[in-house]
Amino acid sequence: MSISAFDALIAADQKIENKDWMPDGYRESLIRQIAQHAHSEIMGMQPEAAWISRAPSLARKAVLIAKVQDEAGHGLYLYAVAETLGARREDLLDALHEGRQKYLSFINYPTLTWADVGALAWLTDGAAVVNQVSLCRTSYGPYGRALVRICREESFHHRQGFDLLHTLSRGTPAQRRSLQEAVDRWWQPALAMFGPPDSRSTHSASSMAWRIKRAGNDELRQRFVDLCVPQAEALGVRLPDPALRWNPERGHHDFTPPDYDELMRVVAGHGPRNRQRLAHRRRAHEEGAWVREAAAVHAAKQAAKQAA
Ligand code: FAQ
Repeated sequence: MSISAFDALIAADQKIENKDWMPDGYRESLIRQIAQHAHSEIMGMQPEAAWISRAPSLARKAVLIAKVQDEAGHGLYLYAVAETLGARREDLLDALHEGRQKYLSFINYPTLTWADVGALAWLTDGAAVVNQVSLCRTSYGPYGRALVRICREESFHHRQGFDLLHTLSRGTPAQRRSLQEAVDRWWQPALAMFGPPDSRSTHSASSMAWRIKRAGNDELRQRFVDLCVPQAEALGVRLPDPALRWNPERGHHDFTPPDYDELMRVVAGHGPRNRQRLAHRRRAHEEGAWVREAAAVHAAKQAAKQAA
């Protein structure tokens, strides 16, 4: 395959597969985004895992354990997708641990109360679904196929967050207050998940041309806000934005964009939990070294058996 064959496939909205020829920039951009995505999944286990031992019922605990396990599974699919492009998983993890590759900023905020567990899932999983449903149509086949399954699981995560908050919304005044406070804390980090505005986005133009991304950051953020408004009404919760209102001319809600200076500060390592999150991840990686070694020895034994 050649550059013209690659361009023809992209123009015809066909999938690029791992054995196909692809421009270096396309491969690098995919590895960058997929690594960031995989890192976000495994780092995203932390804010909720902290609440597994404090879940208020057996049912809530079982759901939360399932959700956190799903995030680990999503990370594994995505690292495997990056490997189809020639990346080595250990290099990607080193880059995460050394701060050379990113993960989404919302993970660096704390889950202060049980209501935060619900708000985190309702808002950030809701944002993740909007983003990832669009990415299912990405031009790179293995990434899009992995995302189909991931999206089904993320939808369950989103629904369980909404259900948790719905229970609080029918609870005591203190529970309703904690629901509102948690939504106040998570609204901005969820909006920032879609990245900088298109006008300040470094990669959007090339990623859209290559159909790695199928919608711009602003379009997806708007879609998310429009979906959240009726859900917030159903919960009886106020979204913390005085500028939020329906604009009949645009057919969308007007809203205040997230604070990008804050996004950049948190991405640069200065959020409330960056240090703890990375330290915890490095420790988990070191403590898991024996599992990786055992798996490598087992794989070598199997390969030797097959060769014999
Ligand atoms: N945080 O030029 P753009 C989940 C970076 S988690 C940190 O617009 P692009 C599990 C960006 O990487 C959700 N960094 O970049 C869960 C780039 O940096 P670079 C999983 C951010 O790639 C849920 C630079 O800024 N989903 O589901 C952020 O075209 C709930 C310039 O930005 C994904 O990870 C940010 N918010 O568009 C667990 C989404 N925004 O690489 C627990 C996959 C931007 O130049 C609870 N990724 N940056 O150093 C994407 O869709 C895209 O990469 C975007 C950014 C939309 C994030």
